[in-house]
Amino acid sequence: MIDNLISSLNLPDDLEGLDTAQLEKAAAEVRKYMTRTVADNGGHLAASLGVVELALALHSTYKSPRDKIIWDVGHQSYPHKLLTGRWKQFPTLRRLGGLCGFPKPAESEHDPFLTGHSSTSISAALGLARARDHHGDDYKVIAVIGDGALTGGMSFEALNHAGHIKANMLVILNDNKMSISSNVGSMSSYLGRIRSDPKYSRLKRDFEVFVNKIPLIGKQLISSAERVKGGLKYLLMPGMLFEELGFTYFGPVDGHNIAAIKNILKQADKMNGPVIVHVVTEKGKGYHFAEKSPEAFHGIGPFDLSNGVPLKKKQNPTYTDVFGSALLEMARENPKIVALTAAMTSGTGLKKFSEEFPDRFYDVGIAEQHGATLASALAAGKMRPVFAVYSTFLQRAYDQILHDTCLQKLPVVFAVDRAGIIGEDGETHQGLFDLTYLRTMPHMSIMAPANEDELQHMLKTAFDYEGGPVAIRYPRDKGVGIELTAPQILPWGKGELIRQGEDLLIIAAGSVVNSALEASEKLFWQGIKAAVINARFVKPLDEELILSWAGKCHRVMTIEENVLAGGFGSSILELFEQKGLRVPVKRLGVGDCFVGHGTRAEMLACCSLDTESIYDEALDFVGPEAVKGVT
Ligand SMILES: Cc1ncc(C[n+]2csc(CCOP(=O)(O)OP(=O)(O)O)c2C)c(N)n1
Repeated sequence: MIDNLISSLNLPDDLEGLDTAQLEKAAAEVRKYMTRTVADNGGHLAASLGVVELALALHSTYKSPRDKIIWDVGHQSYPHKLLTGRWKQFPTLRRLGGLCGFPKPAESEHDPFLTGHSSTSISAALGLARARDHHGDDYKVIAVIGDGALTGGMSFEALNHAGHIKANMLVILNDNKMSISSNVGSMSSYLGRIRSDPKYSRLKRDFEVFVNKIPLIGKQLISSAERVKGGLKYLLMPGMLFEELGFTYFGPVDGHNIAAIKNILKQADKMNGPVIVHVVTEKGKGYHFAEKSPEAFHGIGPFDLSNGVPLKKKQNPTYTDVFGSALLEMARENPKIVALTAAMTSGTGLKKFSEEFPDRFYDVGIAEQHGATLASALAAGKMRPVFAVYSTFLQRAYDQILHDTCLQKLPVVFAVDRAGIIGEDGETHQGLFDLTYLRTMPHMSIMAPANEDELQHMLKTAFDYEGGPVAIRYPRDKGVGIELTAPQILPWGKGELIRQGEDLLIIAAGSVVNSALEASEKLFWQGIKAAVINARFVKPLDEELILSWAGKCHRVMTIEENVLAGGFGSSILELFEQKGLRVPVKRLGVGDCFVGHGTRAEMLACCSLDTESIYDEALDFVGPEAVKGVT
C-alpha cells in the first residue's frame, strides 16, 4: 500500500495538498527507497535519512523550482532529489552517467546552486536573494545548513553579511549534533545548550505572553530588556547569538515532526529580513544501524540491508590506513608531532592517533583555512604538525599555505589524501589540482608515493626535513599489496629508475607509476623498450636522473593524476626549457575539464590514465614504425 502514494503524485507540486498523515507516509516511502538504493550503490545515507521530514515539510510549504532550496554540502540531498522528479533515476545514483550524489543545476532545475564543499549555502542563498530583489521578483530562498557545516568560517562571513544588509532569506539550521563524527567547537556547545534546555523555550514563550499582556509598556519592556546585555534576554532567549547577528531566530523544533516544522515555517514566513529556523534531527533516523552508528553510515559503500554490514571483502590496507599507522609509530617516538584534521578524523586515518594522543590532536571543524594557519603557528612554535586533509578541501587553504606556511618556510607536513581521481563523489571532490596549486608556491616540497610502503618512507623523510613545508599526496585507494618495511629516510629530491629502456622515457608521479610499469611491460612485447622513472619528488625534481634518461631515450611521456595545466608534466617541460633540452614530450593527465563520477577505475579509464590507455598513448607517441615485435 505504502509504495503507492509517491508513485501516484506529480512531484513536487502535489505535496502541497497532502495532509500530515500522507506526508508521513511519503516519508516512510522515501526512507525505504533511499536506504535500499544506498545499500546497492553506496553513498551518504545517515545525513539524508535525517532530513526526510524536513525535505517533505519544505517541499510541501514552498514551490520549487520557483522557490530555491540550497542544501549545504549537498550530501543530505537525496530526499530532495527523490521529491523533485528524480525518483525513477535514483538507482543510478553515483554511477557512471547516473545521478550525481550532490545537488547539480545541470542535473535538475530544482538544484539552484551546486554544492559539495561545505559552508557555502548561506552565501549562495544571500546571492540568489539579492539577485531576486534586483530583478524585482518574489520568491523564497532557503539555505539548509548542518551544525557541522556551520563550523566553517564562510558560514559566519555570510551570516554576518546577511544580517547586516537585512536580506530576506531563510536559513534552516539542521542540528543533529554530528559533523561526520561528533561535532566540535564552542558553537556546537552553544547549540547543545539551546537544544537540551527546554526551559529556554518555555521561558521565552511565557516571557513574551507576559509582557505583551502589559498594556502600553509591554513593547517598551521588551526593548529595555534587550538593552540589558548579558541579562534578561540572554537568559530568556534561545538563539540570541543569531539575533545579535541580525537574524530572527525560531526554534528549536523537532525535525521529524512534519506538522511542527510546517507550523514554524509559517511563522517564519511572516517575518521580514533574515530568519533562522533551528531544526533538531537525528542523523541516520529510521534505519536502525545508521541510528546506532551514524558516523559509519555518513558515507558508506554498498552494504547488506539486513544487518548494515559493508559488502566489501577484506582487501589490502588503504593508503589512508598506512598513513595513520605510520604516523602513530612516528608520534610515539617524537613527542613534538601533533596532528590536525578539519572534521575528517576517520577519513584521514587519524582515529587511533586521536585516541592515543588526545592532547596532541586537533579537530578544527570544517575549517581548512584555520587548520593551515594553526599548523603553521604550531610549527613556528617548534612543534612538528601534520595536517591530514583531502586534496579537494585543501584548496580552501591556498592563501594560508602560501602566506602563512611557505612565506615563513615553516616545516608543516601536509598529508594530502584523496589526491587524484576519487570516484563516486564526482566533480566536487576530485583531487586533481593539488600538484598545480602547491607546485607554484616557493619553499613547498611535494612527494607522491608509488605504493603504500613508499608512503611510510615519505612521511619519515618529511618529518626529517626542517627546510620548509612538505606535501605528500596519495590516492583514495587500497595499496598495491606490497610488504611494509621499516620507514626509512629517502634521499632528498631523488627519483628512482625502475625500468631501463631506450625508445621512450616514461616519468610517472605517484599512484600512476604502477600502471606505467604495466604499460611498459606490454610495450616490451611490441618491441618497444620504455624506461620508467618513479619521480617520487614532484618538487624538487630529480633533474640529473630525468635529464640523463630523457637524453638517452629522445622521447618523454609524463603521467600524473592531476590536471595538465601547471602540473607535474608542466614541471618537466619547464625543466627541459631551462636546460635547453629539445625532446618531444607527451603529457598524460586531466585536460581542461571537470571529471564526473563513476568508480575510480572507470574514471581513470575516462581520463586515459589506466594501463591500457597509457599503452595506447605510448604506441601512438612512438609511431607504428617503432613497433618491431619481440623476436
Ligand atoms: C570544505 C569541506 N570540508 C570537508 C567536507 C567533508 N564533509 C562532508 S559532510 C561533512 C560533515 C557535515 O556535517 P553537517 O553539516 O552537520 O551535516 P550532517 O552530515 O551532520 O547532516 C564534512 C566534514 C566538505 N564537504 N567540505
